[in-house]
Amino acid sequence: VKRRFWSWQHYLDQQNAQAAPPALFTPSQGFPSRRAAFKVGMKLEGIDPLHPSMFCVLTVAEVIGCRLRLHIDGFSECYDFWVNADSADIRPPGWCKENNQKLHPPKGHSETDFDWQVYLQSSGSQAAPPTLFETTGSAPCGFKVGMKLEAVDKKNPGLVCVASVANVVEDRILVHFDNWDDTYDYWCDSSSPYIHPVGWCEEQGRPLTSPQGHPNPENFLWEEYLEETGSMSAPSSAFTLRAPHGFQVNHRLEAVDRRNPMLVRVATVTDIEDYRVKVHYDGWSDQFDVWCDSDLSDLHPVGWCQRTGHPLECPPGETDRWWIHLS
Ligand code: MLY
Repeated sequence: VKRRFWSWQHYLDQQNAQAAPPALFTPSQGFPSRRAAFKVGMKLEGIDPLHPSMFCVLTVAEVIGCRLRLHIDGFSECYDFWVNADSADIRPPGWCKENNQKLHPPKGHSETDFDWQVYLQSSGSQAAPPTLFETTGSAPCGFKVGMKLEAVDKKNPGLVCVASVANVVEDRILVHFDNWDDTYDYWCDSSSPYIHPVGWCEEQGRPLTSPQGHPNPENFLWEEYLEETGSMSAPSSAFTLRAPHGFQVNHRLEAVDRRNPMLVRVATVTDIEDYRVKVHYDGWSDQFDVWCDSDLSDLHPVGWCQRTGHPLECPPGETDRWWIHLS
């Protein structure tokens, strides 16, 4: 029997390739400072990725290294999703109540009098202890709920649209597109390249997409709209555009497989924009390449899987020299 094993160092040497320097990654992409102590069955609160405006009741369904598969209580497993254990999107039971956030109880439970104690008892389950969660420093933020802005619709990235701050939690805001449903919403911080002050499009000579159903979408006027809606624009001082990322084409990294997010794969940056990278999964067809925001929490430095106790999917295929062979 031939025995062989795969190692990043050997692979990088053989391909004369460079790992993306760890300093290019954000803290939530980089090496975590501690092991995840979440256990299967623990309950928590967190943001529903398909409805980012909603905090839901969640159960840890699977733990691999520092990644958790979360189940939305009362809903089909097909809505389960993966997060890093230090994600800002998850909170301990009781967090919503303490922070004046609306918690969406499991399907079938009353919206108004959901009680965690009763629920935990009746389901015979344990609350995830608050110490397991990353504590987020509450940096002051110049945005207030209701303020208006111009924002890129990330699902239709060609569009810059009339938008509102729908929620503020610590240093993040929830961007909502006026008169659209919450499936277009996203959370970002003040340094996001996707948000701009009122008047930005005009200044840039770019079209601004009016709120859905606006009576005169071709002639949208902010002044009128702010007046009609009795709202304020977010002050330009609240916007703190970050510097472009430093990733370069050919940098190697570890990336969650977008189609099968339980897997983390060996990957390569194959194209860059100021705030995005194109990720290629090594050994796979280019047709699976994906553009991602450079700060996506699913991109990690080389060695992340090993450090966090997560399997790494090495490139498929039989290219012998990418493996170390033991006789
Ligand atoms: N073709 C899409 C465009 C939706 C755009 C929504 N944005 C502005 C929030 C549709 O009509 O569904």
